[in-house]
Amino acid sequence: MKGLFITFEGGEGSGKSTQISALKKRLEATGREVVETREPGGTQLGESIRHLLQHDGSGEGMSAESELLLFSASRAQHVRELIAPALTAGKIVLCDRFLDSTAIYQGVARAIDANQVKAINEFAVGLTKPDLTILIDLSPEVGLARVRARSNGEFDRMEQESLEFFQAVRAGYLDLAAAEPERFSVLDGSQSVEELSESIGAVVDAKIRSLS
Ligand code: Z5A
Repeated sequence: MKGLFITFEGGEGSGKSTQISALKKRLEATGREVVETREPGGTQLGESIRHLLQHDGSGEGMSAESELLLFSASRAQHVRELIAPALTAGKIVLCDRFLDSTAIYQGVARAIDANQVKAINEFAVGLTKPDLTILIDLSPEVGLARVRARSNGEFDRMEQESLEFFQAVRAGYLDLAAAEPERFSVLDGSQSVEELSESIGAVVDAKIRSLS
């Protein structure tokens, strides 16, 4: 079977990382080779860009346009260095955020023109598009409370945005998923970790069956 590219999207604290780890174990138990990765990041260059975007003092006052290009630069490297080669080798790639994050955070929440964001996204990814996108939908109040409970009181640059920003993110994701129902599967992030893992497992199993 050819590789399979699954992306996870959702707001802060929606449970993406937790669910990616669980899905990786489930898929590996069936003998599949799985690559777990994230954005921004996933390569040495991408992780350096992640640091600039989230923690480096030089990121203070970053313009929305610079932010868009930095996320996209990380992605362009990630696709060429890691994701596309893994898919060519027949592996399953599980990616925590991908181009939909840019469409929503920079396009919707930062209000950059959607056509410009689309063009930059397409330039960054080329032909490498997700086969399946799991959107974990959760109210930002609950997601941010989870993130705050886990933190030691320090928040990265994006985590300091307003509740309205994260509400726009949630609404943007739901609109995007409704516009592309064949690619998106929307799941309720307020379920327990185990319930959500079962739901995701069922969606992924169905996708694999449909391709074999
Ligand atoms: N961003 C962007 O603007 N443009 C882009 O193109 C890209 C990204 C790619 C990356 O943040 C930031 O960059 C993000 C979007 C922006 N910013 N914001 N805001 P990140 O990678 O640092 O963080 P994140 O992607 O938002 O993930 P996260 O905060 O680590 O959350 P998560 O991975 O979705 O959740 P988790 O780590 O699995 O769980 C969070 C906590 O909740 C943890 O303590 C768990 O134990 C707990 N948890 C998980 N599941 C459950 C359930 N089901 N019930 C109860 N508790 C749970």
